[in-house]
Amino acid sequence: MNPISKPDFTPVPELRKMQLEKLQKLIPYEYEHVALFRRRCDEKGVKPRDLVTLADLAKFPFMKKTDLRDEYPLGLTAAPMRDIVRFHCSSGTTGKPICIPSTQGDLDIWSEGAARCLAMYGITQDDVVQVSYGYGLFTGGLGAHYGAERLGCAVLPTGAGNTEKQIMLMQDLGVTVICCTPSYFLHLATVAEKMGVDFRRDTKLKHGVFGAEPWTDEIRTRIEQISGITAHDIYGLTEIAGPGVAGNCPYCHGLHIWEDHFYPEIIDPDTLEVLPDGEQGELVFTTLDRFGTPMIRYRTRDISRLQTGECPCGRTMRVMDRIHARSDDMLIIHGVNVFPSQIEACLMKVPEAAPHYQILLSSTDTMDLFEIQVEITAEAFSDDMRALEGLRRRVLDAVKSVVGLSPKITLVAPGSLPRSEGKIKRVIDNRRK
Ligand code: DLL
Repeated sequence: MNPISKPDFTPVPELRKMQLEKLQKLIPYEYEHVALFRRRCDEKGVKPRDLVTLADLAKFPFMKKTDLRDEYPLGLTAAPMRDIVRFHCSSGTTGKPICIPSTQGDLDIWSEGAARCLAMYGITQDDVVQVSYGYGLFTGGLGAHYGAERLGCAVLPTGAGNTEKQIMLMQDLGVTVICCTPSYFLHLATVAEKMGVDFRRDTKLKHGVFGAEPWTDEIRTRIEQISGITAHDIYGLTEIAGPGVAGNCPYCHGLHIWEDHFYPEIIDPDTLEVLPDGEQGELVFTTLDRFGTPMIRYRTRDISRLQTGECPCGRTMRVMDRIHARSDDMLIIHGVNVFPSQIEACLMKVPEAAPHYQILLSSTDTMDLFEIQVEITAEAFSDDMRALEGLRRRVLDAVKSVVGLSPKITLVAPGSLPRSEGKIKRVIDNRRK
C-alpha cells in the first residue's frame, strides 16, 4: 500500500472521534470569524458549545452558493489575508462568481485528497500524468497537478485545448494517465482517430481520471471500449476543495469520501432533514479542517446517497453514489421531470449513436419544443435514408421507453456538434421562463 493511503483505513470509531474533535475546533473558529455564520447560529439559538456529538451538527445552519455570492468576495473568509496563499473562483453561468481563498494547510489537504484518489486507482510514482483540465481559477488543473506531484508522478501540465499537440506529447512522453473532463476525453479520442493514432497501439495510456461533470456508466463503458483505458471517477467542488473530495475504488461502484477532512450528510432538499445512510437526497459537506474559507453544512445541490455496508477494499471511508444529477439540472418538459443523464443513458444503448449529443428546448405560445440532436458514428454515417430513418426510430424508442416523451430526434454528422475543452454544455434551454 502506498503510505499516502494510510488514512483511508482509519478504524471507524477512531474516525468518528477525529471528526468530532475537528468539528469542536472548527465551529467555534467559524463562529468567531464569520459574521454570517454567527448571525445564523444566533437566529437559530444554537451555540458552538452545543456540538457535543456528531449528530449535533444537524442543529447548525446550512450554507449555500447564494451565501458565497452575497458575501462575495471575502465575506466568508475566516483566516487573515497573511495566511491566504491562493484564490479559486467558480463562475457558474449567471450572477457573481464565488471566491474561495485557501491557506497553505487547506491546499495541502486538497493535494492529499487528490493523491489518495490517484493511489486508490492504482497510479504510482512510475506513472506519467497528463493534466488536461483547465488551469487557473477552475480547480481541475491545479488540483490534479498537485495531487499527482504529491504522489511522486511525473506531471505533464498541458491544460485544456491544443488537442493535436496534446496527443503528440502523450505519445512522445509515454503518458500513462490522463486527467480531464470525460467529454474532453471523447473529443481527444475523435481527434486521435483523425490523426491515425490508436490509443491502444500508439500510446501507453492506462488510466483516465475523469470528473467535473456528470457522466453516466454508459459513457464510461464507451470510453473504456474506444481507448482500452480504465476510466476512474473523481469528484470535488470549488467550495469544498476541487477534485479529490472523493474517488471511486475498483471494488465498489461508488466513491469513497475522504471523511477525515470532508464530513458528508444527505438531506431531504425539501424538509432539510438529515436522511439515514442508504437514502438518496442532496449531498451536504462540512470541511473539517480547512481554515481559509470553512464550509459548514454546505448544500452542494448534487444528488447522491451514502451507501451502507463495508467496501471489500477495506477502506473505512463512506461511499457515495456516483453523481448523475444535480437538483438544478432537472428539466420539466410537458410536465415530466427529466434529467439529462437519463437521456444520455438511453442514447448510449444505441451503438450507432456517438457519445456527442445536445438537448434543445424552446417554446411556442402554447407548448414546449423538445429536440435531441445526436451525432452518429462514422461507421453508421451513410446516404442510405432508409437505414438512417430506422436508426432515428431506434433512438426515439430508446428515449421514449425511459423518459415517456417523444422528442424530435435529429441525427447529425460525426464531428458536427460543439466540443468543449472544459465542462460540456448538453442542454440549451431557450424556453420562455
Ligand atoms: O468541477 C472540481 C473538479 C475538477 C472535480 C476536476 C473533478 C475533476 P466546480 O467547477 O466547482 O468544481 O464544479 C463542481 O461539478 O458540484 C458537481 O455537480 C460537478 N462534478 C464534479 N465532479 C463530478 C463528478 C469542479 N465526478 C460541480 N461526477 C459539482 C459528476 C461532478 N459531477
